[in-house]
Amino acid sequence: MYTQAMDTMGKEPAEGALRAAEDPRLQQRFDERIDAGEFIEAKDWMPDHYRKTLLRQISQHAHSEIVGMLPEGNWITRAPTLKRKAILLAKVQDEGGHGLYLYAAAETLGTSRDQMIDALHTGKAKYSSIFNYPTLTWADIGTIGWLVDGAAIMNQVPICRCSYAPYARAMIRICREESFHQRQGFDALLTMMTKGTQAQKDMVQDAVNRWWWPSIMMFGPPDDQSPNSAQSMRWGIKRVSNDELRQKFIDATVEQARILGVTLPDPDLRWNEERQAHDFGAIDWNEFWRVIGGDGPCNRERLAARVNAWEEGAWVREAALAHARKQQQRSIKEAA
Ligand code: BYC
Repeated sequence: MYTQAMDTMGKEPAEGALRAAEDPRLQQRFDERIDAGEFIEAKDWMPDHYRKTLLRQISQHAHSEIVGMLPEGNWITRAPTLKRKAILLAKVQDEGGHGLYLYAAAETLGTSRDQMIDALHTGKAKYSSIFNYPTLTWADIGTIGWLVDGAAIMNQVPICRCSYAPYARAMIRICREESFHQRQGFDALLTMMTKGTQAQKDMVQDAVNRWWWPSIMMFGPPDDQSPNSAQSMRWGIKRVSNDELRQKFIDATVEQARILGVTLPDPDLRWNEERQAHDFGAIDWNEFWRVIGGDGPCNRERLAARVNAWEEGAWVREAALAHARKQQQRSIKEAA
């Protein structure tokens, strides 16, 4: 379905592409299509900046899914029951699948998966800030499902209408799976809160205290400090702003916290009748910038785990390529 390994990143654009970029008629036609709400396909003409913005966002999204497997994978061997282990295994495998759909969608923009992975491993590409926090107890796994996947769905449902069709298509399936992820997290916490011991209930509250603020940071910096938002909204890559999504997530989560019987760790969180939304306390943006700058609690550990997995998996990639070559030679012989 998707093109593979088109290594054009960092190379000079072809002469034809340069001519096209300079053609104001193509630019005008592209703007008209965006304004009309049309989807852009991989083979359609697009401005270079649109391509680069998409590549940045989709590849970072793919990296987030793959790095996001690590904090949860850490608990597969320690899940409390066979049922919870099977659910967690399926969830972590889903995240791997999401990463692969997204790398494939990003490859349609002309950059190979190897190049994207190299950008992650050398620290040039980002991944979500949230995965730089540790998973200390089993309650963290439920809390990730409830809050982190909950925030992810809020952010990702509008991307199903992203103007770039391969990304929008990948997001439809991803969102369906994320919805299951959120529900299993809520269910795990509800079980602990309704049937657990006091120590288990305290464990849930402690996990919520630690994950709440990083979860609401996931939506990115405030709109007036978000350098990419205006252009991405203009192009229909982002449909809803960082602050609007954060507000919607907080409003939806307050009621869920009440049902669970946990307290969200924000003394300033209260309903504002006039705004018909919740007011909330100040977010520590210094912490956010520090974490995405590489200095969060687990940044080094996460990156080292990814690089290690890549190096240790070299033989699998070589074996798969050798097998593919053999198959190809066989089919050439058979056709002759
Ligand atoms: N973490 O101008 P802004 C998941 C960066 S996967 C790190 O607002 P933009 C899941 C941003 O990249 C969750 N960096 O940027 C997986 C930019 O830096 P660059 C991932 C962040 O792109 C497994 C700078 O800050 N979801 O949920 O307009 C298990 C300025 O920001 C973050 C996606 O990737 C952050 N939180 O908006 C469970 C969704 N926020 O690139 C769950 C797709 C901002 O200029 N992505 N930055 O150097 C998006 O929707 C948008 O890219 C963002 C940021 C809203 C994240």
